[in-house]
Amino acid sequence: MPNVVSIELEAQEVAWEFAPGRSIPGFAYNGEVPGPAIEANVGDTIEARLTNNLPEATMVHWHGIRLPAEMDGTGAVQRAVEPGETFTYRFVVPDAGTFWYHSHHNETEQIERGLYGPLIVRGADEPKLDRERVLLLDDLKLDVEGNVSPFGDSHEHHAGREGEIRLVNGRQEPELELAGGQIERWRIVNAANTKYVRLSIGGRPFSIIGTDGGLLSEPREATEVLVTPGERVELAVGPFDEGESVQIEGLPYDRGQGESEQEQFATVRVGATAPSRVTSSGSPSHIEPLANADSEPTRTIDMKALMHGGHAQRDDPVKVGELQIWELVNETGSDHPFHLHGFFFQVVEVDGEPPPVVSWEDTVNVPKKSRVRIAWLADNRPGQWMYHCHILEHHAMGMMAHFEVVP
Ligand SMILES: [Cu+2]
Repeated sequence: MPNVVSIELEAQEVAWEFAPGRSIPGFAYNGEVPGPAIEANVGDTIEARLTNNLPEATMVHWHGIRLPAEMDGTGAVQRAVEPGETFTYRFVVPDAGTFWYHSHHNETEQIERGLYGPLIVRGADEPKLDRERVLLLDDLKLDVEGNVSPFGDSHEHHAGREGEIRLVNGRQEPELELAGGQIERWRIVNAANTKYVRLSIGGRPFSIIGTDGGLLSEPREATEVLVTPGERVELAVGPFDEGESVQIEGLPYDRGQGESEQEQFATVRVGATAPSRVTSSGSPSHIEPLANADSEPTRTIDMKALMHGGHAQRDDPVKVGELQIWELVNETGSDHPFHLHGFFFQVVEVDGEPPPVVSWEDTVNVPKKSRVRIAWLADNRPGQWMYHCHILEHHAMGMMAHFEVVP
């Protein structure tokens, strides 16, 4: 039976203690960073009443949820919620997966200050691992005095905003306790403004079991996975041996700003061994490919032109039920994570090569000097939608476009 999941979200200023004894003036939902975990089952209705007690306007975007256009939380479909006002978001969650909600207004500052939280939707036949964790990765840019670095200098406009403080669930490089011998399901969200995370768990093998739009057809073994801003991955992690200590880290990656340093996000400490009760990896969710490699693009999106647009642009309408094959062309010298609102797509090819598995995504990295071809189908949710670069500073600079889905 579908339920109504009701939640009050109060956006407010808070002293965000990101490390013991260290706080910054943050913005938070219900006084916590990240905001409360919203959990629902497929088919449930979420009713989230936002009260804005911030000193500035805000809006909530439900990243990855296939909801009606008017609930998407962007300036194209609603008036910003002014200080003292309330707005109720109401929508059904049709897909199982790891999603997140975050501010979509002055977001370079509001998300950096903490306005984000996880939204978990469960299906009928989920993999049964020993334990589940949600890990929201983030970073924080402070100045030499330890205050929030000022927003929007010209370097940030181009390079994005990256900080030296690495956070997991709002805390700087925390320690996670894990039982030996167990296999956990980790739902990982990259909530950073700009930081790319080439995620490694001490170089240990893990299984990628899901992406933005839910579970893969079958797990894929890996020792690293790139998680760009906005993206999610789900991993089956472990087992580890009692007494081990393993780092959750970001490996060096060059997104066009030179190779980054290896960075630590958290430490996993393995405690006493506990029996593993893993019995089922769930029923595989077969994903039917929407297109093959020789499907001709119906539209080309030139990310360089988009980046230099400098203001909100309008793209052609999309007709409900008409297969979209979009060629994302990135001739710039930097990677850009492309985010489509409200719909999932499949990656058909990257520079002519098909991806290792078919998956549902709402955010995909378009590497520098590369082309990524995606396929998607608009189901019957007409209205105003958008796509943009999920490097928030690029989005704010105008690396975005609106388009209408028409019946
Ligand atoms: Cu970008």
